[in-house]
Amino acid sequence: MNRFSLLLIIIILSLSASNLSYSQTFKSIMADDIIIRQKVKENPQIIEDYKLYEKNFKQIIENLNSFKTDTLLNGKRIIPVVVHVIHANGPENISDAQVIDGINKMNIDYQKQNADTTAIFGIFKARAANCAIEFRLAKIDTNGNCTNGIEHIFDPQTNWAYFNTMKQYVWDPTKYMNIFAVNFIYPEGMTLPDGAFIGGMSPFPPDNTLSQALTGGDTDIDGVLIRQDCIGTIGTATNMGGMGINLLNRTFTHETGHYFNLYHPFQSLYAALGIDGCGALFITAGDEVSDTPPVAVATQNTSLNCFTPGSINSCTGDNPDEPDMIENYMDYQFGYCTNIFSNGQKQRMDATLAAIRHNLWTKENLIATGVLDTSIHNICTPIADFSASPRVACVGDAINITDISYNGTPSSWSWDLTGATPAISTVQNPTVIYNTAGLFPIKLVVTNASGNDSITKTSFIRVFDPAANINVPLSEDFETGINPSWIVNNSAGNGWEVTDTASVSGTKSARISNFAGNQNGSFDDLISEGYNLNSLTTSVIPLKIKFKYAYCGKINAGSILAAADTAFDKMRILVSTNCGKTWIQKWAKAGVLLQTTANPNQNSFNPVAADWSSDSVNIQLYLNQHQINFRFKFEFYSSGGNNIYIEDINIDNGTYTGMDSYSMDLINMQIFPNPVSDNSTISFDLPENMQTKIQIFDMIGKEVKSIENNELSLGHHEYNINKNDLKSSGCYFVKLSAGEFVFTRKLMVK
Ligand SMILES: [Ca+2]
Ligand SMILES: [Ca+2]
Ligand SMILES: [Ca+2]
Ligand SMILES: [Zn+2]
Repeated sequence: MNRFSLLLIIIILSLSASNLSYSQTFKSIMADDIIIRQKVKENPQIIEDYKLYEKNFKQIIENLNSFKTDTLLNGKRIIPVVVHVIHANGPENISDAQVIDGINKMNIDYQKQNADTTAIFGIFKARAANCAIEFRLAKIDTNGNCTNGIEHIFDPQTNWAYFNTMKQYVWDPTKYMNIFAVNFIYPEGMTLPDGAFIGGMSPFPPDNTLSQALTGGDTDIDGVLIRQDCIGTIGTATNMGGMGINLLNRTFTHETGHYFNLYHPFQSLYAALGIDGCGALFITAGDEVSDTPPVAVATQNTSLNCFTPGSINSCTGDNPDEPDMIENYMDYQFGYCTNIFSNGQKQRMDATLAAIRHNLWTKENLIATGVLDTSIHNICTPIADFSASPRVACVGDAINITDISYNGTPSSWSWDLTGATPAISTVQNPTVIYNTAGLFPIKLVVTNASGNDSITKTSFIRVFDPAANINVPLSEDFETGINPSWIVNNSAGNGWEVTDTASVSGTKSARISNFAGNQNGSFDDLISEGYNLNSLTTSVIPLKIKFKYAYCGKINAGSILAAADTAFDKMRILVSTNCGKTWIQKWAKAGVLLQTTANPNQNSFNPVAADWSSDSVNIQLYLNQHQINFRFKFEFYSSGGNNIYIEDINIDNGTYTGMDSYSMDLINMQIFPNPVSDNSTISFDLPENMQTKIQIFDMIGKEVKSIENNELSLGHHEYNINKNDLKSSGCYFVKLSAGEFVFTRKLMVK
């Protein structure tokens, strides 16, 4: 296999992503290997440094007996842990229970208490190691204060987390093993296709040459960076990546293996020479561990099933020639297929713990971090925090405010809810309404026996009067800037702004300067004010939002995915009839489909006249409904591509000949989970009332079930598919016919 083997995994995902329109059936990837290969390609000197590092590291292994082991507790080394849950008030704010479950499951794996050791291939059974490591959540923080070892930090960068996230929130990494639980890992400079995701990304110990290549030698970039749904076996972990699978915490076990200086058994720093993990004459590859047989490339099944242990032998040059240890935690099978650290891997952990990570488990440090104290159930002072849903609403809408304070359970709550009814509250999770339009703050004070804490969030709730809207026609040419009644939401970097570098009418348009200075993974919204469609006296049917836009992809000369190196972004148009409380997608384009030019560009995109496209969104339905409170938004999702421009947004009663956009993206058909284990949901959005038919066909095209055949109303629809409705396991096709549009999705039954 060549050096593109892992790249290919991503490229395939990319194709699937564009075929399936942001669908869900993608494998997780661990990008560490890809990035290391790229770093070596950029700087081959790393290989020489690595050899020297490994030579010295093996000296430590040989002399292990001379290292102190005086802080063993019941034969185990105790590691103080802090878990930073970085969230944006979504499900990624996983519960303490899920975090604790993750720590417990790691302890099971690292102490060989896992029941699935029975599945280890015969000759490997005797090599399974009890690594004698126990992880404990810290009880004292870096300032000497009481902690439960779990921080919950609001920061939207959870959606594009990378090493800078670790650096920002790390606690002294010589005293704590830092875990960063994030929603989405987005390595800088990596073109990650829509739908692909990374399970975890953890540097080796900071003195390791390869870590220095990854982090630039920054010792604050130390710890385990991991998706929140790869932690534990409960909560979000039951549906990892929206795939309907539970990786049994083994991504966490794998990533922590890197933290203790373990490599992948298929590692090859010689990928540029076409040498895989088997190595070659005079060239050693693999994981530097003698009792894990060499592996050519990452073991990943194309289905969700496990390979049979002992069934793969990808390298035959090993002596004796043994099958691959595909059940090793450090290979790439799904977590539920893995179950072993070998004795040789444990030796590397021992050496790491004896040397660079020794301070973690010194008695001094165990006392300083409070982890020897198991007798007292500390109740720490709570750290105040809250969220609200919705945060944008109409006058009179119920708003649910949720206490998400952490670190200690509060015994009382004091809410200051300026402008709301009620205006004060002492319940944990109040529900309020606002009777006037405006922007309102919320303050919370939480108290328990240990103390109190408070937090104020200004301009936190936005309330509109649904009756006070602007008459149409609308003609927005951006010549006087962005209408101050419109809302620009920018989660990071550059946002929507008016520019005079390009225009169709006049001299100005709206743009996101995305070529540089925006953030991969961030969202940018441009939200209109409310419109009274009922004010339209004459209309040519159908009524549309018409607009012009210009966009092209970005050619990245030197990014990590050198083989597939063009980055594209995504834009959607959504509408709301409830002040922005909920949104319905009407238009979406991503990738090359969003592009209005012939080709992507390696420069910052600045459109000429021919680069602009016209398009429209059909909103006749809302005119028929006599909506007096109609809003739309342009939502841009950056994947590190190029600039986007919009211009001349019109809602009028003139004729229009642009294309309609009832695309696949608009219908947004999804099946989840897929493969079906017991039940799956098929969901889709109808842009208007449509005659709709849903059928399931088998491989030979025979209909096995008809689920729906009726006129359905505009909006979101969901149907259940039960496994028992289908005859047997295998491959089926779900066909959705909506009006003149037909969509087919593959459905796997396990
Ligand atoms: Ca072999
Ligand atoms: Ca203009
Ligand atoms: Ca932005
Ligand atoms: Zn890895």
